[in-house]
Amino acid sequence: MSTSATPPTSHAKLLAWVEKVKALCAPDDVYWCDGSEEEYDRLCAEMVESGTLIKLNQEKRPGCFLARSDPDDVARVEDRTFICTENVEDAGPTNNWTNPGEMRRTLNGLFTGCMKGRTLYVIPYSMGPLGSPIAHIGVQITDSAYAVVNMKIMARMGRGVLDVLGDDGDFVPCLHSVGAPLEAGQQDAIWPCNDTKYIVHFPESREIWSFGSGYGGNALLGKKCFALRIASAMAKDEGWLAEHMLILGLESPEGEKTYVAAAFPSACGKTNLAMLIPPQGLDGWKVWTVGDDIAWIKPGKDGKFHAINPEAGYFGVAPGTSMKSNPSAMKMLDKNCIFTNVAMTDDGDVWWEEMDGPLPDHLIDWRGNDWTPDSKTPAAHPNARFTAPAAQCPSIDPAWNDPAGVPISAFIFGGRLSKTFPLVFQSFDWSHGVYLAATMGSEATAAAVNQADIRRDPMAMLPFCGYNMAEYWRHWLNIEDRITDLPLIFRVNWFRKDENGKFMWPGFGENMRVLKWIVDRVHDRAHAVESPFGMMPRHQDIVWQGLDYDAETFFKLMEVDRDAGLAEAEGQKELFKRFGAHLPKEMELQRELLIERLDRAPKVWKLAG
Ligand code: O2Y
Ligand code: MN
Repeated sequence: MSTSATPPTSHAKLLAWVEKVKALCAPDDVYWCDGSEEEYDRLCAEMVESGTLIKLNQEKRPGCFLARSDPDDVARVEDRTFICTENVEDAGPTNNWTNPGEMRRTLNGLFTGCMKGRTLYVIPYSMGPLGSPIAHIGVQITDSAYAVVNMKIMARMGRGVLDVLGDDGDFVPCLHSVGAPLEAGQQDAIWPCNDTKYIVHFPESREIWSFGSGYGGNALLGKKCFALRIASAMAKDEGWLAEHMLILGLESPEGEKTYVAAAFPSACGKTNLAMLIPPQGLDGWKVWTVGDDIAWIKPGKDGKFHAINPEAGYFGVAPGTSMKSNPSAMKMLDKNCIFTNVAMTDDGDVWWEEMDGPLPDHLIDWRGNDWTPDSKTPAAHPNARFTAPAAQCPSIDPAWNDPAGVPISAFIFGGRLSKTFPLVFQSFDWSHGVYLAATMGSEATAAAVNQADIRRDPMAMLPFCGYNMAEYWRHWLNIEDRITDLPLIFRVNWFRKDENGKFMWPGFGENMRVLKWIVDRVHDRAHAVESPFGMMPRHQDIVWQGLDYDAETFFKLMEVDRDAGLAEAEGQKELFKRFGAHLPKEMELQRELLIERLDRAPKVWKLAG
């Protein structure tokens, strides 16, 4: 162990910050993480000893562990997440805001002595390949060894990062505590946490303070807190994009590679899309995974956008993951993973709802209780997660670690909407594309839907934009002038249902048919026709080989119902109203143009057969 007497850096600002935090939090010990395998193994062994981790069956899942969280600490806590800017308008109406001075007083109180009886770990980490011009560095201080080992999987961390940081490099300070100090002799909890939770961002000074939770996005501060909330504010000031997007490489049988980035709200199957396997009929196509959740995208000297996945691992939802929904993910989970809140089989393997194979007769559920098929509660928590190294993904793109990133040719935005929205359409231009992205949303429930049930989630960034969402739209509009080779923009909807409530599109690997049309549009070799919503493929523009799909169903899937479209435009007014004078005029103009197009359209607009 490196104690505070021997910090492995001479970075004065970092050393001063660690000393300040040490004085505030009063840990028993300070440990600088080196990011080595030996360190990871040792911390895991210590957590097995203390009961925080359970070593899984090493023949079935070598190098894998299971953690069970406190039942009250199972997900991101959006209502306890704050954006603290000097001016309330700079956080905007979609974020929780508190004055920074007041919040600092609250946090100083909470953090005083909060690490008593614990070790303070210092985690230097890079979001993105070490030294990449698109990457940025953070340093997380935490009193959770569970957070350390998960950060080791999710980010490039340790000594190499301090080398890149040098004596005066920039870093985002990220302070995390589970908020559970230990009195002398007090027995530790298996999952220490605190009922009081604060996930706080200061975008102006680029700081993160997180208190009370040990779980996921609340505790692994490189992910949502840094890579989205703080980075979105950095990106606005510096002219780039920090987005809640997966990144895919689509390779044709001729070896032509096209990269796209796609935004979907949380829990819309992003990891499945990121690891899609092309269906029969599109043989020879390959889909490569660069990232499954976050993209940092900067203008390159060639006039294109270049993107990296700032993360080095996947923190995916386990329930629903199967050989049917995502065979690549299943293979990725064979070894070296940390599972949190999944169920455990009698032979020490993992299990979750919708996993392949027969339902086990007996399990230990995510709370540590016996479970049988008669049990009334799910065996795995619905937000149970795996933490898996990206390099283990069978479809990992050879360029996923390239410091230069990959060139992005299209942005795809999708929600979960059972009505109104066709399978796919392309924006008329950049400004229309930004409007399509800004107005996307998902249905709150699977129940019969009216406009009020649509939860708007602009660019899938609602919980993640670190400043005023309307100013974020303005940033997106302005970016048009920074790029000569602009990506095309598309909206997709895999979830439209027919009048019997049945999904009209098979989804999963078949989504590749839509992606292929998008690729063809990028390379200017596919036709599209104008609809009131945007440019659409005709039936003959999609490859149908290998799929028995009725042309009539496709025409229905692509219909635009005038009244439903007008209700959608009306619903968008509610969203826009929230932003007052901050709303860019282009947004309302695009809404009015949609109304005009719908007014001119037949009651039900259809693709020509
Ligand atoms: O509940 C959490 O802490 C995880 S949330 C999450 C994790 C991985 C990818 N995306 C998300 C999300 O909420 O968008
Ligand atoms: Mn996400």
